Amino acid sequence: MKVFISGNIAPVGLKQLEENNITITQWKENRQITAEELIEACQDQDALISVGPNKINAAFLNACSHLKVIALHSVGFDQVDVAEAKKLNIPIGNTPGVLSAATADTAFLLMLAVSRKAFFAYQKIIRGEWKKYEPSPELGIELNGKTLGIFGLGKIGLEMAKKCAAAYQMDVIYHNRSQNIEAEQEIGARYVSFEELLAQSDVLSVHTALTPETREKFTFEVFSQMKSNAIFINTARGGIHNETDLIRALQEKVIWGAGLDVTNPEPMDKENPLLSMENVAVLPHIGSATEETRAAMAKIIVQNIVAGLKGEQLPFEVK
Ligand code: 8YV
Repeated sequence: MKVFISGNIAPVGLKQLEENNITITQWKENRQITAEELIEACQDQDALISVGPNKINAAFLNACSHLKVIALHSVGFDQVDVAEAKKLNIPIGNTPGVLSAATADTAFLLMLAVSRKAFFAYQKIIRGEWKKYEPSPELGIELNGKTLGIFGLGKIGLEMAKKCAAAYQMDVIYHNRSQNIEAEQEIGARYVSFEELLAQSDVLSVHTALTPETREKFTFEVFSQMKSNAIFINTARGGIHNETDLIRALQEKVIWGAGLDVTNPEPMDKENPLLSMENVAVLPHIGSATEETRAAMAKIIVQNIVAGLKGEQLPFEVK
C-alpha cells in the first residue's frame, strides 16, 4: 500500500507507517504543494495524508476518487468538501482532542504577549532602540479578574478558559450555537448572546470552526461593538475575521489589541501593518506545534490510514 504525505509529520508517524508496510512518498519542497501537483502526486497512491491547507474540494476528490482514505494533519476540516467525499465513499480522518492543550497554550501566550506589548518590546531591542531604562514605555494592561469571552466553547476553548480562570481568576462567558452544559458545570462559564459576548469581554478568544456561519464573522461593525480596551485573540482560522477590518479597528483604537496565530491569507505578507503595531502579536500558525502534540497527531493519522486502507471504520472520522 502507498501513501502520499503533502508535508511533514512527526518521525513516530513515519516509523509506524513503515512498520505497517506502507510505502511513503513525501512533498519536501519549501512551499505548499499546488492543487494540480497534489492531484498528480496522488494518482498512483492508495491514501493521502494532507498536511496544511490543501483544498480537498470536489475537483480534487473527483480526480482522486481511487483514494481509500484521506487523513488530515489537523482537527479543522474547513478545507474539505465532506459531502463530496461521502458521495465518493472516501473516508476523511482528523485529529481531535490531542491538540487542545497546545492550541489553548498558544491562545494564552498571545493574550499575555498582547497585554504586555511583548512582541513590540522585543522588536525594539532588535532595532537597537533599548538605550536606557524607561519606566513608562508603551504600557501594558493587566488581566487579573477580567472577563474572558470565548467564541466557540469546545475542547480548545474549554482549555483556554481553564487556564485563564486558574491564572487570572477571569470570569468566563461564552457564545456557541448551543449551550455547553458540561463546560458550564466544569468552570462556571456563563452562556451569553453574541452581542453580550462582544459588549462584556475584556479578552475575546475565538475557538470555533470556520463554517459558512463563522466566515468573516468579525467585521469592523462587530469590532465596534467590543470594549475599547478589549483584546481579540484568534487561534482558530484566519477566515473568521476580516483582516482589513481588524487593522482598521486597531488603527482607530476601536479595540485595544489583537493576538493572531491564524491570518487571512496565510502566510502573512511581511509588510502587513499588523506586524508593526505595538498592541499586536502574530505567530505563523504554530498553535499545535509541540513535540508532544505533533507526535500524538501523527499516531492518530497512522491509525486512520491503517484502518482506511483495510476498509475499516476510521477511529477519528469527520462526519
Ligand atoms: C494544524 C490546525 O497543524 O488542527 C488544526 O486545525 O490548524 C493545526 O493544528 C494545521 O492545520 C496544519 O496541518
